[in-house]
Amino acid sequence: MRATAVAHPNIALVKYWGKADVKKNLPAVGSISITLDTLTTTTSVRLDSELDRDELVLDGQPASDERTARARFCLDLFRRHRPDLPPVLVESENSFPTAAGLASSASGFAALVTALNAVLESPLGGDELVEISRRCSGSAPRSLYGGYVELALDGDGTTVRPILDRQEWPLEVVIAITSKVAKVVGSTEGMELTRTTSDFYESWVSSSSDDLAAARTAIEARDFQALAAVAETSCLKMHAVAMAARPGLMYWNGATVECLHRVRELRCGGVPVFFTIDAGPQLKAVCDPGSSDHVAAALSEIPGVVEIVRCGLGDGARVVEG
Ligand code: 2P0
Repeated sequence: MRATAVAHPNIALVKYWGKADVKKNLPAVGSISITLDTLTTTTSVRLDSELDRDELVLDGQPASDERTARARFCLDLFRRHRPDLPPVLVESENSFPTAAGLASSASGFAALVTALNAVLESPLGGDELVEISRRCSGSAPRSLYGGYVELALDGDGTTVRPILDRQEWPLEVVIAITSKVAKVVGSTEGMELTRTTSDFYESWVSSSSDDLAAARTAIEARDFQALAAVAETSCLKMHAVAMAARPGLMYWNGATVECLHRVRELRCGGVPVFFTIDAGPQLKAVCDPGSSDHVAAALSEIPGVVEIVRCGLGDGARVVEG
């Protein structure tokens, strides 16, 4: 009655920002991501009829009320399919800072649904895990799969389609950590503020399908320059629409901007690298394996970069025990 799963964060190259339906947590746009290795969420679940309610322990401490409520929400979505599921003790550990723009909710919910499915007498199918994890966090279903992954809108729900395995185009990611402080405005709140107040929101949503098509084509052709162009455009558009919210959302600090300029200088000098930035101040530089040492050295010299984390592309969520 116990199982453990691991999952990795993913980073979107074509960004999800904004919800078509807040209650169903249905994204307004599709997204394309790469799953990382190195950074890991490890989650164990134990069915325990002695407990009064589901409990969450995060990084060795009882979790906050808000995080506990989100875990209970996820477990209750399972109970719609398996009403006899007893209370669950969830213990989750992240090998990286939680809620600082490193997609801990994606790896967290991907690991949780994978571990929980492993203790059910009759497990749910992959489509059901996509829907449950997406209701909890819009980026989580992408971490159920490895390599290059597309999350597509599909009527009232979403589907996930792997585009390429990680081995088929083994790019690397250099993450420049510029702050370890948890972000001030969470993604859900930021997305809703953007949807309801940003003048650019409609064009952000309507231009997304072109970006998805361009990225899909670039990935299938392993065309680095084409992927660089669309990924930087999608990232800057996401931040532009968020900055135009009222009040404007600014997830970057000065070091983020310096890193962005450095990546562009490197690319102008012939180094195959591009950047992406999520709802936090860390810059992720995606590069060819042959240039990652050079990129890591260049970013580590920028004042305000407190740590460099290097990743390859990783596998999807999987059961490691149980
Ligand atoms: C993404 N982000 O595509 C975008 C880019 C952040 C910036 O998906 O509200 O924590 O729980 O569905 O999954 C982060 O959003 O958001 C995210 P909710 P989630 O990766």
